[in-house]
Amino acid sequence: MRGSLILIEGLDRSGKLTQAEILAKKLDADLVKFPDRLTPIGQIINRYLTDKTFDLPDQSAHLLFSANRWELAKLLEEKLLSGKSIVMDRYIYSGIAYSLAKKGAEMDSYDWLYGPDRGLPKPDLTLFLTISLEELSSRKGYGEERYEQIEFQKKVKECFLNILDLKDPAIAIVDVQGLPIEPVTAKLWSEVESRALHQPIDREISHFS
Ligand code: T5A
Repeated sequence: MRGSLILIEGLDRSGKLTQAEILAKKLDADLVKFPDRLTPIGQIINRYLTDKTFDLPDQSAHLLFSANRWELAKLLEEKLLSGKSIVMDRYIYSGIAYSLAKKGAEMDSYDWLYGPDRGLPKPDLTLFLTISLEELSSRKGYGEERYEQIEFQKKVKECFLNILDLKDPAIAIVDVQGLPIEPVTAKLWSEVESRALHQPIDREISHFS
């Protein structure tokens, strides 16, 4: 028996962290946020996101985000196997969608973007929070970081919806437009419960192949 791996994805300020914290508490799970800005690679990513004078080729930035996930991959698997559940805030879908939205050189090749993440543990459930760009841009602090511009976020949203495989039962699109925090939690919890992911799981960890 092992813990479950649950991912919350969405645009900037869509409420991922708020919900990840609540779900982690309800599940007695660990919370893992990507990018993890405290690791050696995460510190470079943090500078890239917050210092607009620190530029990197788009390809380098993409590979750094993936490398940041690999920094934690072993730890994630060990925790799951020890019976601990994990709630993640962002993961490989953010990696692909944000890079795809930039559309430069190989950056629009899905295979190139997906390649570095092959082999990472695959979430048992991915919850994508969907919300209007107008509601997002009115939230506290919006616009402070590199990617927080409405036109770019519009492209990111389209890219997310293109890459998420809606036929995959482990992926759910959750409409949170206009909803306060508690009703959003109720929607997410029903997706978790309906798949029995609030209980220990009796199957092996899947990996992105
Ligand atoms: N990125 C990331 C890549 O390009 N490639 C990658 O591989 C990865 C992993 C930083 C950037 O990195 C990019 C994407 C990002 O641009 P981040 O640190 O996750 O990633 O940045 P944000 O998504 O901007 O993180 P935030 O913490 O700002 O947004 P959250 O987590 O979505 O939102 P949250 O929960 O902090 O809430 C934002 C505000 O809204 C309020 C909260 O109180 C808060 O003030 N709020 C609500 N208000 C009303 N109704 C609700 N239901 C609300 N829920 C929350």
